[in-house]
Amino acid sequence: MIEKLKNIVDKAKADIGKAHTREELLQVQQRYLGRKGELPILLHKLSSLPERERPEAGQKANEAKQTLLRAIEEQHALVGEKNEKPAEEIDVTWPGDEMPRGHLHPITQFLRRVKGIFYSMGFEILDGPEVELQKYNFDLLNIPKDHPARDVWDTFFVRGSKEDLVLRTHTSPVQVRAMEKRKPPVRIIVPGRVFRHEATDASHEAEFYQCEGLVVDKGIRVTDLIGTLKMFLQETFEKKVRIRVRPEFYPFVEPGIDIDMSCLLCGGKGCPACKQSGWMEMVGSGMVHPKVLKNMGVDPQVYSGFAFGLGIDRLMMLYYGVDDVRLSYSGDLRFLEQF
Ligand code: FA5
Repeated sequence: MIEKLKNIVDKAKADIGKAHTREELLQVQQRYLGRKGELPILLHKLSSLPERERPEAGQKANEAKQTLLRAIEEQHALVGEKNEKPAEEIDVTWPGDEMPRGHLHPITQFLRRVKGIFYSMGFEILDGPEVELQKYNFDLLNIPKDHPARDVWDTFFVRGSKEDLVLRTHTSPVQVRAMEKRKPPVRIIVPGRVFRHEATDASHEAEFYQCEGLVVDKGIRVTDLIGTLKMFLQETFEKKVRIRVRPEFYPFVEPGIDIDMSCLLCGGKGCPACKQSGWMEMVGSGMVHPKVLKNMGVDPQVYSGFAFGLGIDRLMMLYYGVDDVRLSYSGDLRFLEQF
């Protein structure tokens, strides 16, 4: 037994000395000390020795194991120093892999364009709350409680709120809010999200963007309104666009005017986005109602004004050639990566 142990140790030491890489060393270790290695197999046979020989053989076996472990450890340090592959050379001047980059949502990109155009026309850019008091969303805009006009805006009411809160149905409440801190002349726009409890289709979403506009000064007329919007549309689309002006009722303006744009998606022939009419309703607008001017603290005898609410999503659709407004909010990367 002791002879056999000596043989194993000699053979193992020779093999350890020949191992030139850590991988080879691991193989040698497995061969001699692994679960089915030569040394454990021999140790297994200890129990078959006569009892008086066992303690010495056991001690020798233990020593043999320690000797081999030490030899492996020493060789490990040696091959580690000599034969480990040198670290790969790095050329720091080599251009790296391009990382996937995010970008702004098409609505955000388009909104920035809109803001830039109005800014260059001398408009101040304001913000307002998305959760709004009914007072601003309706009452001060000449839409009293129980007035049938309230039904036009399918409203999300905030349940349990003491103060009659709603998700604003349009950006118009900011007209009055803005005038609480300003005196005419004013020229403001208010881009922002609005919410309506309505069925969706290619040109209707339940959550969308509007951009409110308000101009109050002496001698403001309907022609100023139409001229401003025409100029804005021309600047936005960088070409003459065909518009159609229709009378429309909004309680906070008199007269009220809707502006449609010739559908650029189908060239006016008719498609699902324009409901086959060749026209898309883009802007609700009008001359600020004298009652609303009074609510703003402005004397309607001295001042007049116009206001408008642009449908940002629909303008964006025509600008980029998107044929369904719902794509914007789908979160679908196949859509978003095109911008
Ligand atoms: C209004 O919301 C009025 N506050 C606009 C206004 C402002 C009138 C100031 C007079 C003075 P209307 O509900 O029509 O109006 O909406 C205005 C624009 O928002 C529409 O012309 C349309 O372009 C867009 N819009 C309306 N509903 C949706 C919808 N569900 N999805 C996407 N865009 C919409």
